[in-house]
Amino acid sequence: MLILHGYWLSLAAYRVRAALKLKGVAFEERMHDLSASHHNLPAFRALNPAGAVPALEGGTPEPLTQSLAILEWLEETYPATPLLPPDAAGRARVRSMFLLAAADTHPLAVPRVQKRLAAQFGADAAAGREWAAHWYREGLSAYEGLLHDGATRCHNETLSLADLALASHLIGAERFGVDVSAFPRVAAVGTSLFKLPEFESSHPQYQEGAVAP
Ligand SMILES: N[C@@H](CCC(=O)N[C@@H](CS)C(=O)NCC(=O)O)C(=O)O
Repeated sequence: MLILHGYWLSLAAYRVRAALKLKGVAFEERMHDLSASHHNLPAFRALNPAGAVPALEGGTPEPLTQSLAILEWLEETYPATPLLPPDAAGRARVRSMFLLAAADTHPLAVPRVQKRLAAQFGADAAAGREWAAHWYREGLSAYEGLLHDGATRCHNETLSLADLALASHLIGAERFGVDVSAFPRVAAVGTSLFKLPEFESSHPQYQEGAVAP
């Protein structure tokens, strides 16, 4: 059995949780309370020395970390319900849209960065929130430019890793109070994605330990 190490609010764990459901792969999830720094306990650091969720155990000799690496492994191991397009150009476009959220936006707003902003620059909670909102708006603007008019999916009207990333980005944007209606193509794809049970049921608000905003 695969074990997904996550946290209710983790957007990176969200991407993996939704993919496991889309692919119909059985898994158990173990939650680690980031707000209580449980990801910095020695037992968790043994799983992921970087001290971050997600980690996926049970399918490989060592735990897998980094949502993109985990998703690429899932894709190769469980090819049914493909989440990458068949063509090289399509795969490049999907990976690019995935990284827009997972590499260019999300890491700027995670707890370790928020803590550093406070410790080094004296940023209070409101400043940290606005910092995050800024980067989420930047990401939304880029997605808006990449998506096509009338689209209900990021690429070729077929579910892909890019949709997992966009959905996680939208959850983050909402969390930091960003108005998505200014980005109509993104909003349209998001509305369509969250109608899918795998996307909706994976949402942080339905996970063990979830706290109302
Ligand atoms: N690039 C990583 C991000 C991992 C990450 O930063 N996860 C966050 C939760 S979404 C975390 O565990 N943060 C701990 C911290 O910031 O202290 C991925 O996509 O898996």
